[in-house]
Amino acid sequence: MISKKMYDAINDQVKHELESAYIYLSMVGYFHSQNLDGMAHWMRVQVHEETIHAMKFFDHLTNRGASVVLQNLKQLKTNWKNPLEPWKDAYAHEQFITGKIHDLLKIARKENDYTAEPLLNWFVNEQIEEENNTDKICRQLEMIGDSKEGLFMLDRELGARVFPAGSSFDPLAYNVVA
Ligand code: OFO
Repeated sequence: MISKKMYDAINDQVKHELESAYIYLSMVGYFHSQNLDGMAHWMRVQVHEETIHAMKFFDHLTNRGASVVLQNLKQLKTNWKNPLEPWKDAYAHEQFITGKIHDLLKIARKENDYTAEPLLNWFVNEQIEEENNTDKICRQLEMIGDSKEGLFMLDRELGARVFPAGSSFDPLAYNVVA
């Protein structure tokens, strides 16, 4: 039986992970509007990952006999002044999410919730990658500066990110684009 404190915190985390997907989907739209289709693609894969994260927490509650109560997602930023800004926002958002995961682990330890700990430990490790990915792209963009050629090259590189097999967000898998 999950404690009320642990339930509330994990239920909130479902919202945070869905907000991550929502924020990154907004960036997909922005990058397409800037003809940075590689960056849009990278973020599209990230939307998929965030949905998986939300479902990991969703299923954890469901499997423990609790039911998720979905909450409203916050209003979004839809425009940025240059391609670096959304990546900075993404990095800051990942740092925020890391803090949330650490808070969850603190609650699990306080509540002696040994069932939640393995899931939370998975997320502690996952957040290292999440922060590193976005931080690295920020640093690469800062290195590139005003070089259009550099931006073009990085965009192409980010466009090579691979969707997990069977992703419902992969436009190629569903013939949404040629
Ligand atoms: Fe779910 O890790 Fe990013 O936000």
